[in-house]
Amino acid sequence: MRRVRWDVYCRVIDNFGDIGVCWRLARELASRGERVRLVADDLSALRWMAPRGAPGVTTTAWSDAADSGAEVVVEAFGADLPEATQAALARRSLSLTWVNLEYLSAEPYVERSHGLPSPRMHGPAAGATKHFFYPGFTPATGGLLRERDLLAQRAAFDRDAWLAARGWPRMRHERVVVLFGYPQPALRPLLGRLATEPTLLLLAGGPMQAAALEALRGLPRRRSLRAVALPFLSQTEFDRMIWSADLAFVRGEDSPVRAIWAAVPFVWQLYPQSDGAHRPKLEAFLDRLLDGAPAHLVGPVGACFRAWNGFRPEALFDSQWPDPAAWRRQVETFRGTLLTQLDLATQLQRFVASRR
Ligand code: TRH
Repeated sequence: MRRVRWDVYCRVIDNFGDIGVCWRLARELASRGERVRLVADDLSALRWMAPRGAPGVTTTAWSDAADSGAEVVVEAFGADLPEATQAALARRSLSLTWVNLEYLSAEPYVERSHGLPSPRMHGPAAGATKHFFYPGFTPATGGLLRERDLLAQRAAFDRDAWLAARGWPRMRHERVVVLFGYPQPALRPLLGRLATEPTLLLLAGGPMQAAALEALRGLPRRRSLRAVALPFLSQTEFDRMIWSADLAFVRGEDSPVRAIWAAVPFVWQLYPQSDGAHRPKLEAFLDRLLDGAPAHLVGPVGACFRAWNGFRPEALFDSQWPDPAAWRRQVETFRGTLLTQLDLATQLQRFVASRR
């Protein structure tokens, strides 16, 4: 059977999640035998994120990308395709599946909107129909990106060997904390709190790394905290960095999902909105993450998430810290519910097959 061709269009807003999610999707679809072309307006991050590329995936700069005639077009995060591309899609709309891959949220609107058609009534794409495709945390959504071999790879992972092989050996009794976030005022107090226990702090690449190194220079009594400034890692190595953690501070769209699949305690810093508009998204996620959690965990984990997202930052430091073992069990339970869902790539493939 001739393999389906997919065009994944990505517009890099800022940070790395747009291209990170699109790369992960393209790589996973190709690993399942699809032919994928990733079209992005800025491919530069792939130099370190995917230095060896992936079989079955080609990448093309946005400016050069005429419509390829691919049977499936995935427009990521409202990328807003070039008008010529939209017109070309409209001309062949009967043989096309056009999907709008949306941002990840646990909010109720996601289940209501997932899968809905969006006919283009005017403009260059008039006559074509896009379909909303929402990732999510329930069976009524498009699910989450999960590589087929992820759990086996995760189970076989030896973190101390991985850390030592990269020159970041973990000392006995040290916990490993990963810090990947957006610079923020709660950083300095958090570091002070982390320094109260023997900690190997892995600072992922990005602006928070420099801010953390600066803050650490001014931190008194940090004898028990060792910080390592990591280079930008390939996405495969980034995933293993999260797997090595006892606690992971993650951000944006892709890394929180990686922390869930890793089943490590994590705190998610949502992409900040100036007017605090990310609060409903935060609370909706906490409702899911902490569903069924023991009462002694709900308060402290919620306080960590809210403080790290700019809501009552002081709570992160004056409230009691979540019990690590209970926190890990809760994330494992949450992961277990999500593993019963079809992963996002499978759901996309089935959606496309249902329309062919
Ligand atoms: O970088 P992010 O903050 O991305 C954000 C979000 O996607 C957000 O929704 C979007 O609106 C904004 O970008 C524009 O965090 P996120 O989503 O975790 O994406 C980071 C990606 O970069 C992820 O795929 C992992 C990858 N990465 C590496 O592969 N190696 C690295 O060393 C680092 C630091 C990141």
